[in-house]
Amino acid sequence: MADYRELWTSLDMDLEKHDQLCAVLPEAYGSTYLSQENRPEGMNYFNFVVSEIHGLRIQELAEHKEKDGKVVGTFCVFVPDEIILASKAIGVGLCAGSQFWVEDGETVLPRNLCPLIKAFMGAKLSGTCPYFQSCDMIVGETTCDGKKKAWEILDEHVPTYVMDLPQMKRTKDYNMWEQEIKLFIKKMEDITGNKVTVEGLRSSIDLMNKKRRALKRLYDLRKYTPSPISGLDSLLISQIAFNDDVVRFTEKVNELCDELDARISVMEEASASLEGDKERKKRIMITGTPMAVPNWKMHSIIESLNAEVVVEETCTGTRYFENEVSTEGETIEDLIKNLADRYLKINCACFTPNTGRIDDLVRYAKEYNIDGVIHSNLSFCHTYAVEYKGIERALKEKSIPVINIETDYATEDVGQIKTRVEAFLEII
Ligand code: BJ8
Repeated sequence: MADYRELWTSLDMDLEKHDQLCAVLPEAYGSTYLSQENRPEGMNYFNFVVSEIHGLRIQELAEHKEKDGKVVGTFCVFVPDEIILASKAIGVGLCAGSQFWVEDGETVLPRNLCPLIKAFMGAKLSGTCPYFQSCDMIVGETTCDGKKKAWEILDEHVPTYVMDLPQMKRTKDYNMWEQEIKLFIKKMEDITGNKVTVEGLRSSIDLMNKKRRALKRLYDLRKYTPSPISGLDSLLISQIAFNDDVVRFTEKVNELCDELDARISVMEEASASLEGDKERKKRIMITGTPMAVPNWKMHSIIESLNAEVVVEETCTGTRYFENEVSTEGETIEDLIKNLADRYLKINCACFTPNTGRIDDLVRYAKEYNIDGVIHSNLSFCHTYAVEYKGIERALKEKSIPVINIETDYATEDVGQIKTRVEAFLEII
C-alpha cells in the first residue's frame, strides 16, 4: 500500500493507534478470506478495495473535498442515498464492525449496549477511522433507543443531523417520512450549496436502482445449488457497497456476476456426472442485525463447517437492495413520494408490527432452498431479540429449522458458537 500518512495526518487521525488497527486487519482478512478455495477471479477487485480500505478511497474523498465537495456519513439503510448523491455529496456507510473500537466507545457509553453503537462511537473518539474523519456531517436516525441517544454525544464531536424515522407504517407515517425526506433535502442543499433538482434526483435514483439490480443479480445467482460464490465473499461485497463509488461498484458486481453465470453453466454441464446430494452442503439463511465490516464472525464459523450461507436477510444483505425507487412523476414531490414508498418497505425490527419481515423470511427460505435459518442478534439489540419469538414460531409452523445466536464482536465465544452451529447442522 502507498504511504498515506500525510493524508491521515491532515484528517487529524491518531496515527499510532491507527497503526495498531492496521496491523490486525491484514491477518484477519488473510485467514478468513484469502484462505478460501476456488474463489471467483472477480473477487480480486474486492480484495484490492480491502487492501486500500484506508487508502485509495480516502484519497478519493479528499480529492472530492478539495473541490469543495462534501462527505456525509450514515448508519442506517433508511437514509436515502439518492438525496446525498443528488446534492453532489458522497455518502459513506459508517456502521462500525470491529471490537477494536468498543473500549473507546465504552468511555462515554454504558457497557451493556449494542457493540455496533459502542464501536462507531469509539471509532470517532479514537480518531482511527479515516471515513469518520473525512465526514463533514453525520446523518443519524431515530431507529433504536441506543442510537437515538448516542447521536447527542456524537454531535459534540462532529455535526450530526438526525432523521426522525416513523416506527409504524400507517398513511400518516408515510406522510411524515415524506416530510422528513424534504427536510433532509433542505439540509443537504444547505451544507453543499447545491440545489436538488428533479433531473438530478431522477438520475441519482436511476444510479441507485442500477446498484440494487446488480446486488439482486448476485443474490439470485446464489439461489443455485451449490452457490457459485461463498457467503463470506457475498457478505464482503454487501459491506463494500456502503463505501465504494456507486458506478464503479455496480460495474464490478456485474462483471463478477458474468463470471458466476459462466461458472453455473460449467456446473450444470458437469452435474450429470456428479452425485449431487451426497456432496451438497447445508444451505443457511442468516437473518437479524447488520454485519458491518470487518464483522465476518458468523459467516466464517458457518462456512468452516459443512454449510454455505446463501442469503442474508439483514441490512448488509437483502434489506439494502430489495425494491427499486420508481422514477415516475414530473415534480420533486412525486419523486419524494416514490422514495418514501420504497424506503418504508424495509422491514426493520424497529417497526411495530413488522410482519413483512416474516413474509420475507418465508419467501426467501423457499426461493433459496434453505435448510436452516440462523438468527444472528447483536448483544443488547432488543428490537431484534424480542422479535425473534414471532419469527421462530412462524418458521417452525412452516417446518423451517431456526436457532438464535446472540453475540458481539469479541472472539471469546467463537468455540461455543461453533459447537451450537455444528449441532444445528446435524439435526437439519
Ligand atoms: S434498518 S437494522 S441499519 S436500524 S444499532 S437496531 S443492531 S441496537 S443497526 Fe439497523 Fe437501520 Fe434497522 Fe437496518 Fe439493534 Fe444495534 Fe440499534 Fe442496530
